[in-house]
Amino acid sequence: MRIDILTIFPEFFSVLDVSLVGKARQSGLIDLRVHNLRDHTHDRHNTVDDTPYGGGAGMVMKPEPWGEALDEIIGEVAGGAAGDQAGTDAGPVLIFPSPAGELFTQKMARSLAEEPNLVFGCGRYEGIDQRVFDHYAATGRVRLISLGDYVLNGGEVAVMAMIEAIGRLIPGVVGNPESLVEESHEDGLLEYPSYTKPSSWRGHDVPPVLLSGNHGAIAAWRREQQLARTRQVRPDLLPPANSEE
Ligand code: 6GU
Repeated sequence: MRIDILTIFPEFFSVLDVSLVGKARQSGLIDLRVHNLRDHTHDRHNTVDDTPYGGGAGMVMKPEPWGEALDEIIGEVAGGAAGDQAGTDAGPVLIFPSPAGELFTQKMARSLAEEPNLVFGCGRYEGIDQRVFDHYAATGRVRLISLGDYVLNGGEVAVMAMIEAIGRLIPGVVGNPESLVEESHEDGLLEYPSYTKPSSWRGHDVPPVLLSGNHGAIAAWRREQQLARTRQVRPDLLPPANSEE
């Protein structure tokens, strides 16, 4: 998978050299390129923002640097003329992290992990001029995606979270694919609690069923734990039939 990131803070992404995503980059499973939006400005001060039409607090990111940078990346990815391929499924998905976007979910991560090309555009200030989204949505796939109901200063940290969630679902990135199956959100529920040796620690014992060797009983206990946990902290995840009892 090729991932392009557009940002005014490229140095944020140096952490993607480490851990699982770092390994996946070294092995060639992920081709990740970070671009500086300011390289696409043409004034002395490398201006990327301006005051909002209609007034109001804060600054809005100007459309021109985004247009020039995105045309270049899209053209490179499609191996064709700038912007031309964005209208087809062959073009990349353009993802803009935004608290005004649709909620990022495991399901979304699974579907994005199957794309050959993702482009992340990190907005700062009060956001990006709306015409950037409209322009690329007219010929391609554009998604505004939010991590949750809180506000970050910019998209960079959100993009890192999304890349970690998506990257680990690319075949080969996580060593043991079975570890992807039994975790929170994969089956719609929170994961069950895990224990390892010693069987007693500071007076806390591992639940005896896990030492029983009875695989049926263990599976049933884990399922109960998943349901109980989900009911307690995330009842919104349960199907309506399960939410009361
Ligand atoms: Cl994706 N971006 C920003 N700036 N703030 C957020 C967010 C994204 N998700 C939650 N808050």
